[in-house]
Amino acid sequence: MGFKDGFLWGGAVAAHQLEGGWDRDGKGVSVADVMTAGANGVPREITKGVIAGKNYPNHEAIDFYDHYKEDIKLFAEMGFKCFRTSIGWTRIFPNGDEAEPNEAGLKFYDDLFDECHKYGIEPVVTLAHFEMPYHLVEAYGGFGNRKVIDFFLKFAVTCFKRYKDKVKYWMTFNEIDNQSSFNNDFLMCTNSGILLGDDPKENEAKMYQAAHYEVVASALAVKEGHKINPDFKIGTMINFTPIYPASSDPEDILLAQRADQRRNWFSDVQVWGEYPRNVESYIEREGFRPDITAEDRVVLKEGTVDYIGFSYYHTMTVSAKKVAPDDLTDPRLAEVKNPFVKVSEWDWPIDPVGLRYAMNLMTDRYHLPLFIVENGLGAVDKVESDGSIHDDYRIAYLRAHLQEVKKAVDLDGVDLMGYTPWGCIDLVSAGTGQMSKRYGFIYVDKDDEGNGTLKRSKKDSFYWYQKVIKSNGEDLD
Ligand code: P53
Repeated sequence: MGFKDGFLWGGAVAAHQLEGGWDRDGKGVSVADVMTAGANGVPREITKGVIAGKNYPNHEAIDFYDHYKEDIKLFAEMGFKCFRTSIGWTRIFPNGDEAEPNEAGLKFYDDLFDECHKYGIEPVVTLAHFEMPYHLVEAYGGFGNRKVIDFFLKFAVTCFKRYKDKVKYWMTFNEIDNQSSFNNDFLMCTNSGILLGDDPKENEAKMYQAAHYEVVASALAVKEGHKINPDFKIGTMINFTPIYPASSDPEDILLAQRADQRRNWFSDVQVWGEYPRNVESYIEREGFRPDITAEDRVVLKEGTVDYIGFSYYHTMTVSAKKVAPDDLTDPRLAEVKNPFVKVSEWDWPIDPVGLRYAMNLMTDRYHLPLFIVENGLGAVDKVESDGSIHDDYRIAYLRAHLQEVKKAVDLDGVDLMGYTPWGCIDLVSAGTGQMSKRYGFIYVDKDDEGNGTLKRSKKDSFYWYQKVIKSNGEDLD
């Protein structure tokens, strides 16, 4: 009973949200570098290149680039067994289409991974976490262009070869399924480098095409990765969002199923090596006719993933009063409030039971080990006059979720590899670009305007999580 030996306790981040050093040592401009700061309900602006005078929070972030030794030491003090981060694509290929990689960028991650291993911390690495070279968006139209598959593969293979003895756990694309909300500029640009137009149907067609090229790129990477090191474990990474019907009205049930099909097919393809029937039928009927070749279908079968990496933040509830099942395109359009769950300060539903439900759904569907690579609460923290931070709300959130995770493991038999809460050190929010939406066990002194000393300090949750890891998840009090 309980979490298995060698369970990967740790924390998760993404390069662009904490490294800073956006133009250091030959790094190129990524999509994250052209996004301004937003707020709750205020979308981040995606500018045409970097414009002087605008506030781009990812440019400095929390300057992990210069602080990583200090930060990893703190992770080690908490007892981390693993550390999930990503490789900034533009540190390795500044424009994305170069013939040769940038040695200084490769060296940075060598040093970072060495620093982790010094403390027995296993790196867990996402290749593309919202960090596509901006040049690939401008010059090629992102993953709307088949050529970008080759650029991604070159990046993936370069990393696999270079770090083959330092990194064992990989993921190809972060939250590849988030672009099912294809009406969202931020999600489309960060996922696949697509800039949206005004026509929703065209945007939807673009999404299905780009996502197809991404699943092919992912499969090719998995295939090559296993040749480079047969011990590699390469996963999908999805933002798994279980969909609840608003009521027991059969129309709501059917709508929830349909929303699940619209949202969760990306990992179906990555796990099964083929498209689910409902998606094949839908894209055919809608006339999206994406360019899917017979060769692509072979590749998909050859490059299936080894495990399911997923983020879990919340569930989603849908009502047929908003959209009839047969008319549903983007699941978000049918979303209603769930009266049974509370929401965070940023209006995200808080639903620990939904995590157990999610783990069972994925286990039943995929028969693969799961890895919770993100979970957590974005909240405003207050620093007391003595410097302490009493984030009991964050502890309560994580405790409630871990209690459900334990039930999934102990009672339902779910095979779980590890747990890495999101933003283990405060960092720039992806969705809003804010610093004030904090997830960390470690506080970083910086505000939404970019002011602050960048000083790190331990929150109460730091000591709580340290105890959780030490007891291998037995002591959650
Ligand atoms: P933030 C929503 C919107 C943007 C990114 O999100 C998201 C999600 C989750 O559904 O995905 C992940 O920072 C992502 C991280 C991100 C984290 O959720 O908007 O993988 O990069 O920071 C939390 O609060």
